[in-house]
Amino acid sequence: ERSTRSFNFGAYHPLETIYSWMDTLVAKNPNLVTKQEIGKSYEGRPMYVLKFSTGGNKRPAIWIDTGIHSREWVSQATGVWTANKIATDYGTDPSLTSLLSTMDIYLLILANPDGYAYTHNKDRMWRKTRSKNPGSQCMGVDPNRNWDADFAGPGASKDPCSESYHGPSVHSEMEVLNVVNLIKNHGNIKSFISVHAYSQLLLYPYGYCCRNIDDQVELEAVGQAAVQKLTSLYGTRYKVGSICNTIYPASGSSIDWSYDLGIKYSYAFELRDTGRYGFILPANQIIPTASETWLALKHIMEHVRDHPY
Ligand code: PAY
Ligand code: ZN
Repeated sequence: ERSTRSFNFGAYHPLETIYSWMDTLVAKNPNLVTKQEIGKSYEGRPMYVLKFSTGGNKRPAIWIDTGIHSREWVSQATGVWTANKIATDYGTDPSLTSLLSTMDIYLLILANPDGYAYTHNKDRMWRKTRSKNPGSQCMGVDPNRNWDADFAGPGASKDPCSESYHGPSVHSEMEVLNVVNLIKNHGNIKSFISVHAYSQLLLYPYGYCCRNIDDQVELEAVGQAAVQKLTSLYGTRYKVGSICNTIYPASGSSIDWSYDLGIKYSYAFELRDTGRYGFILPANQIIPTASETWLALKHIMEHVRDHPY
């Protein structure tokens, strides 16, 4: 059995290793961490969410997903490190401890398990899901164009061979639908944070249009303060802004969907770097990346805790 102490957080691990590490984390922290299966992937892999909770019933909660795009490996690795950080710092970090006295945290580390397995076994640069597209030789749908947020609008492709193929219909991808169902059934998620790589950006809605959201001023200010904390650790520079104004128009993205569902604090991170290594970020940058990102995540979570709505 692998103990969380001997686990190497500074390495990229295959799916099976991450899944068995999650069991170890749960076993070592039975009063804080539980594992919930939210459904299966297209190829039948279970999708597991880690729930950090000190009690209550459907407390207001933070949602964090990593790895919706499989090739963005520092995202999943940051998810693993973050899960361990929450379990380790609960009870010693007063801010996190107070947060968990009133709120829960849900963390989906492998949001695209089939894609992740494929990046390890076949094609390191695979981004999409692994579903079959009838009538096409090309496989997979971009799971960040598949959400019910101006589906098939700007910045998404109708070509199954494209990296940004939106898929045949809204929530056609089981990986997306499983998350939609959990969020809707829960009904008390106050913040939805999706973690990608790379570009060093902290983004908020919208991607489907460049118009300002109603909460633009607040989300911009919280985002700026969050990246200021991130930068304080190693000097890593981030930009803050809407998806549309900062990278490009992108319809059907997860945080546009969550925002339009009423989850005000919807953010997407684009982690390190700015393109030198891109998706192939060296493993010795995992822990520094996760450590600096944690400061930003904590800032957002504290703001959510202190601004109930
Ligand atoms: O994070 O929702 C977001 C912004 C849009 C991302 C997308 O889905 O296209 C941005 C890209 C990503 O992380 O997938 C950026 C990376 C570098 C890419 O693949 O171009
Ligand atoms: Zn991505």
